[in-house]
Amino acid sequence: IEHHTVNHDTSQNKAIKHDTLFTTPLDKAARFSFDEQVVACFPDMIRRSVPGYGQVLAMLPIFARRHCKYRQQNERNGQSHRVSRIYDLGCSLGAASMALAGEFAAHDLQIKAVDISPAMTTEARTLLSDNYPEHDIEIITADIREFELEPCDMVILNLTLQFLPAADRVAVLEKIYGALSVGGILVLTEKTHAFDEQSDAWLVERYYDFKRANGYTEMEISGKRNALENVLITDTLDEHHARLGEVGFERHLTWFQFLNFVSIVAFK
Ligand code: GEK
Repeated sequence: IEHHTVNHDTSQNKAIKHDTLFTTPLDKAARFSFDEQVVACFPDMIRRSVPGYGQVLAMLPIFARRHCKYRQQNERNGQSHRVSRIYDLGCSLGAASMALAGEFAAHDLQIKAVDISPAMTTEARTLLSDNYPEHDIEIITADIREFELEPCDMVILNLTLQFLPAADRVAVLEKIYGALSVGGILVLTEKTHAFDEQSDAWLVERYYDFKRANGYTEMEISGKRNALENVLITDTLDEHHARLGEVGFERHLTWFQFLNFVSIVAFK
C-alpha cells in the first residue's frame, strides 16, 4: 500500500514525504539506515515517532541564550562582535541548528553540525543555506567518534548517542567535556529503557500507543522495531547520569521526560 502523501513543513518550506518506510512486510528484512529513502521522509518520521521532539528543539535556543559565553572576536572591519560556538552532533537534517539559527542574529553564533550520513548532510546543507544564508553554519560529514572538537560553549546530542556502539560512548562524552568551556552545557536527548521490567513494558506499550495515535499501523510499528534492533541501543536514565559523572560533569539533571524519551542537561 504505497501512498505518497506530501506535507509542507512551513519552517523548512520543503516538500516532505510521508513516512511509509515500513508499510509492507518486505521492508521488515531491512536494517535501519540513514539513507536517501529515510532522508526524504525524515522530518515527518521523527515528529510522529519521537514524543516531545518539537518541545526539546524549542528549548535549545533558550538554553543557548543562558549558557553561551559570546567570545569576543574581531571582525575584518575592526569592529568586535560576540560569537559563541555550538556543535550539533548527529545533526541529521539540521533541525537543532535550524532552531538555534531562528532565534539568534546571524553573527552571534557559529554552529558546526556533524553527521556521518552524506545523504543527511547534503540535504541539511541545502536546508540551512536556503533558510539561513547569513548565518555561520558549517555542515560536516564525519563520524563524531573521530571528529575533533574545537573549544565550544554548547554541544547538542539530540537522539544521536543511542546510535553509537555502547563501547564508544564514554570516549565521545569525554571529548565533549574536554572541548566545553567552563559554564558550557551538553544537551543529551535519548530514547531510554527502564530498569524495572514492568515499568519498561508499560512505557514501551504506551509508546506504541503514541505511534498508533500518530497514524502508524501495527506492521509499521513492528517493522521499525525489528529494523532498529542492534542499531538503536538504549541505556537507562541512571546509566546516562552515571556515565556523565564518570567523564567529569559535576552536575547533570533530567530536564525533560516524555514516556521513554528523556533529555538531560550537563554543566561544565
Ligand atoms: C535532530 N539530531 O533532528 N557520527 C555522526 N553521526 C552519526 C553517527 C556517528 N558515528 N552515528 C549515527 N549518526 C537530529 C536527529 S537522528 C535520530 C538525529 C533518529 C547520525 C545518523 O546518521 C542520524 O542522522 C543521526 O545520527 C540520528 O535533532 O533518527 O532517531
